[in-house]
Amino acid sequence: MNEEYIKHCQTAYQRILAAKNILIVSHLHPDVDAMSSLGIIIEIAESLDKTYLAYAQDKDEGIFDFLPHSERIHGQLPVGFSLGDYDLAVVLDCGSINRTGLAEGLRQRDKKKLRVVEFDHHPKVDDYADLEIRLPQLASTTEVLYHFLQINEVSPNKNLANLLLAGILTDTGNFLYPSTSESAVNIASEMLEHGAQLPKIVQNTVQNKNLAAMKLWGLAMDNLQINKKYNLAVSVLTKKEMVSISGIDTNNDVFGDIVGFLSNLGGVKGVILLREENDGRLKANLRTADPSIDLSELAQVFGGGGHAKASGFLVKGKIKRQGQSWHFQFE
Ligand SMILES: [Mn+2]
Repeated sequence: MNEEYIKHCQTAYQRILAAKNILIVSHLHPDVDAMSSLGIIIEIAESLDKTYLAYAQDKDEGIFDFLPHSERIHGQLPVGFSLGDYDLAVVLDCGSINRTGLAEGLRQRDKKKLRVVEFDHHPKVDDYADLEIRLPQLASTTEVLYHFLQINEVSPNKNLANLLLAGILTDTGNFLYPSTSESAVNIASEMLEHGAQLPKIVQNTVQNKNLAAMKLWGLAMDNLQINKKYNLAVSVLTKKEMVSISGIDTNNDVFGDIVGFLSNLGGVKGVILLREENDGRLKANLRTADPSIDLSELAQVFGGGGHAKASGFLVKGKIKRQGQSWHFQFE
């Protein structure tokens, strides 16, 4: 962390200390890193006796119960909610402002009344925060928050240790993705010393797949092909095939898990998983483990974005099988 970020982290903490009513926000359909980052700021707000509201649009009920404070996070805005009631918004892990579920209100806010502090590890998309602590080289937003806590001399209690470890583990694919760094591993080890419960996290993340998810994995593996021209592995999930599996929970980042696993295939430069959405669009997840490849450039060609090693895009189109191979029609 350079001087500038150290200062930003100190200022961010000062703003939390000074705030009267804090809105803590993460992205719609939150993942473990988002939920853990919310939990960390809730832990701080609670310890400082602050009034706050924590929100992540369409939070899945039931699957995050193992994370401290998950029950305090609202999946829908409470009746009578008004941004005007808050003097500080802490935005976590959102990437773009649209993923907050509060884009319009945040853009049109009275900047003198409502300040926005943003912590993130996604590349910059929008410029709306008053204070931005963005470190795209880090594996997770929880890792960004680890430095924030350390700089402000908040030592991790058991809750913080569990939250930090959970976010780092899931956003590094349990230390398998290229985002894994020496620092991420060291922080994880430090969190174990502070009482983080590794088996509990693993049981509730890696080992919690349901039957529908397993069948979907099977489909994706069955449909896997190699595009020899670009040396890319490609798999597809058509609407027709997915309808045959009941109980698919698409909110649970099941496709991210699948493409993460498919990227274990050796000898290829990367993997693309394309799936048909209900609205006639195709959604693509791109992954590579090759340090020399930036797949976000390919995603950008199709109007998408993301990280160098994990990116995605959404286009209008269809998947067709022609003989033994897949063809894509983009509109
Ligand atoms: Mn994240």
